[in-house]
Formats: sequence, structure tokens, C-alpha cells
Amino acid sequence: MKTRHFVQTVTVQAVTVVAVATAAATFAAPAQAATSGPQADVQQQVDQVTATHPGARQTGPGIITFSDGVVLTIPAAGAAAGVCASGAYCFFQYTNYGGRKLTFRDCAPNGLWQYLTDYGFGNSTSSWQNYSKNTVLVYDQGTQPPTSLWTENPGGESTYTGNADNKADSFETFCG
Ligand SMILES: [Ca+2]
Repeated sequence: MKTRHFVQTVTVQAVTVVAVATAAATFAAPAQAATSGPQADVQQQVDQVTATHPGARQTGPGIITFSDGVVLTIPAAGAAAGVCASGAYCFFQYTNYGGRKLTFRDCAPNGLWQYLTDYGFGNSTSSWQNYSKNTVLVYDQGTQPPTSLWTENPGGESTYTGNADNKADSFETFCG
């Protein structure tokens, strides 16, 4: 009797493990059955970013949240990531707020330094929106000392960074 009871217990536990594994697999692949096409391409990009940034996790279709709360949105080709949220400031991959969108919210009274390169976004900004109360000073780290590229005033935005296109690497955010 003891042996039979043991076997039954093991069976129940095995079923539980399978159920948990299935739920985890479903969450990890919100693209569901898409194995080709725009949504599958987005998922491949998401997987590439999470695999190369420890602590980064997928929090929605085409959305990655890094360990510090910074959010990267990857739209399907030809689609838009959407405007920057109120209270946030965003860097966009292409002109006119196209391509990938990187969303920040934090600041410090005397300036908080952050690096776009930590999120795979160095030399990648072509437009930006600052819908926060903060002031953001953006720099190119490719020169010594770093070169000031542009200033993002509260409520400001730019459809094209012009001569500073694809140069931004870092920024300093002052709380407003
Ligand atoms: Ca640069």
C-alpha cells in the first residue's frame, strides 16, 4: 500500500509541472501561432533584445521592460509604436516618431545621467517627444569630451534631429 500511494503522489506532481510549463510557454510567446509575417518578425526582435539584456522581460506584444523600468516598444514594419505617454519622454528610431520607441520617466534634481547604449539604442535616435515636466540634455559620447546635441524642454518634441541624427548615446535629465 505504501508503494502504491507513493506512485499516485508522483503522478499528481508530474501533472502539475506540465500545467505550469504550458502556462509559461504561452506567456513567453504572445505572438501565438505566428511563425512568419510582421508579428513573428516583431517577436524575433523582442527575443533578441531580452536574450542580450539581463533582467529585461517581455511585458506585451512587442513590448520589453528593462530591469530599471525603461520600456522599449517594437512595432511591426510600417506600423507606429505610438506617441509618448503623458509624464514620459521618448526616443524614436526613425523620423516622425517612427520605428522603435524607448520610454523614460525618471530624473534627478541635479541631473540624472542615463545611457541609450544600455538599451541597444546608441546612435539610433531620429526623433523625440518630451511629454514630461523634466528637461533632458542629450549627448554624443563618440567625441571626447561628449558633444551636446540637443535640449528637450518640457512639452517639446522634434520630428527629426537633423545634424544630430543617429548620434545620441546619453542624456542628463533634470526634474521639472
Ligand atoms: Ca554617438
